[in-house]
Amino acid sequence: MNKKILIIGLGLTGISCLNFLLKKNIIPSVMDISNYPKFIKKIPSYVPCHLGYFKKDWILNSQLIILSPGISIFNNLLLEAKKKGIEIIGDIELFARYNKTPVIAITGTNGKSTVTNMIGKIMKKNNFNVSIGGNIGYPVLDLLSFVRDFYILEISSFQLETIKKLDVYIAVILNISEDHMDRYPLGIQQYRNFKLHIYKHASICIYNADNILCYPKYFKKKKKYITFGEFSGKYTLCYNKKDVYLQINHQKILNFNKTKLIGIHNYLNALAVLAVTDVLKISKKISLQQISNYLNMDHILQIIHIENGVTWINDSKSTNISSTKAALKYLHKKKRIWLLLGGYDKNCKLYLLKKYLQKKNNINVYCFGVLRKKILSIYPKAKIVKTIHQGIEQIIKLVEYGDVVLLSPACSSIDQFKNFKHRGQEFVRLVKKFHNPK
Ligand code: UMA
Ligand code: ADP
Repeated sequence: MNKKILIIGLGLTGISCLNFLLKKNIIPSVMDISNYPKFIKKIPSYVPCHLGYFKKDWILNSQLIILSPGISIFNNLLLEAKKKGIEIIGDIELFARYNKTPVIAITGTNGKSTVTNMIGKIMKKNNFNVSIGGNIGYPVLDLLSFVRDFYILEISSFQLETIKKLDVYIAVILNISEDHMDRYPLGIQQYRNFKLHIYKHASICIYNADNILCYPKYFKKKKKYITFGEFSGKYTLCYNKKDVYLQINHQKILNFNKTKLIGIHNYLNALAVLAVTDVLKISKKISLQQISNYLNMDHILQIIHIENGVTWINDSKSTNISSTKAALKYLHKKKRIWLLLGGYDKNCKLYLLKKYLQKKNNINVYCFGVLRKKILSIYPKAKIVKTIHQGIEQIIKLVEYGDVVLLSPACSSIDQFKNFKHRGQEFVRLVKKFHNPK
């Protein structure tokens, strides 16, 4: 690779790209819009580095740009570079050019981390040697140093923007609904088109048959297609009185009510997981055992405190309307819900939540962050607060036995926090502090 390479973005992705190239004795230039990117100390002094703004001549005089997912390919300077014929890729494409290990790739608006993690657990239990990476927080290039039977990758739409040829054994699209509309001004179809890139070089495509947006645009004879869904597909749910079953080809094989999984949305995730592990011919016994005992990761519908009959739940990883809907559906039988909602507005269509907020008269909404006033347009009864701290301060005085306090923000966190983890950790800290002020 004897080219003038420029890495843009010096977060997790940029640093992993830099280290990867340096190990190959390639010295790229690096650039970041921030004057103090998080990993600045990890950049050796001999690497040409520009900070503070995007330097036009560096961009336009490079031969290969490696872009971090947080930066849109529709940035004007990048569009100019593309017009000049400069190649723009991301870390996943770079990974794809060197990778020889079979890949299972998962995307979707929600459920990616859960499904990636579940598949990883089942495969490990079945003695596959696997690593997980990607959007889940572990850059894919860092995986290449491990010899594995499979890599299981969580891939975001941002990462799919810059993929050219990612060979994938199994590709999964879990669901597609409104998200990141600040990044995709042409709307959900633009977002969807990037998601569909995952099928391009996949041998087996697994998709949600209830959600037309997940359907491949073209069905190819060479590929195999497997479907799942609440109502349609090979892997479906079956409702029988109070029980919900996992069905394959209309045959009931597991009663979800007897598992530790919570919420219909997680049952759907489990269908996709089983579709993958069946392709790998993993015994049903192992798959179903792992699915049955799966507990949500931190910051996903996580009970963090119970006191005086009031349950406090941290769902900070809910960063769009659909994930907050899933949380409300799961909790709909609770006496009262105190919902903390808000954060950075990704141009979300809040009205999609209206029906769920109004369904029963048991939801009290407290809206914080940049989004806070927008809530009034769909839910005039909502209380406006500046921060989660203010919200908890007010809510704690009003809760009664049987109530649930739910942080499920439906927004990203970057207006007031470093990321969703930081937001969740702050919520936990504040809830503990308010209950035990000393
Ligand atoms: N930066 C610029 N210009 C910009 C924007 C950012 O220079 O216009 C710089 C920032 O100053 C910062 C760096 O870019 O120094 C950050 O790069 P990044 O935002 O791409 O973040 P990374 O640290 O590389 O993390 C990325 C993913 N982040 C995003 O897609 C925003 C991580 O997903 C992922 O875990 C990581 O790569 C490893 O693959 C996070 C995420 O929020 C969890 N993902 C979104 C989501 O899940 O909704 C898609
Ligand atoms: P992702 O990695 O796609 O962000 P996660 O598994 O981390 O997905 O879950 C993020 C949020 O989405 C959580 O609030 C979780 O409860 C919710 N969620 C998980 N799976 C689904 C699904 N299939 N449909 C809707 N919401 C979901």
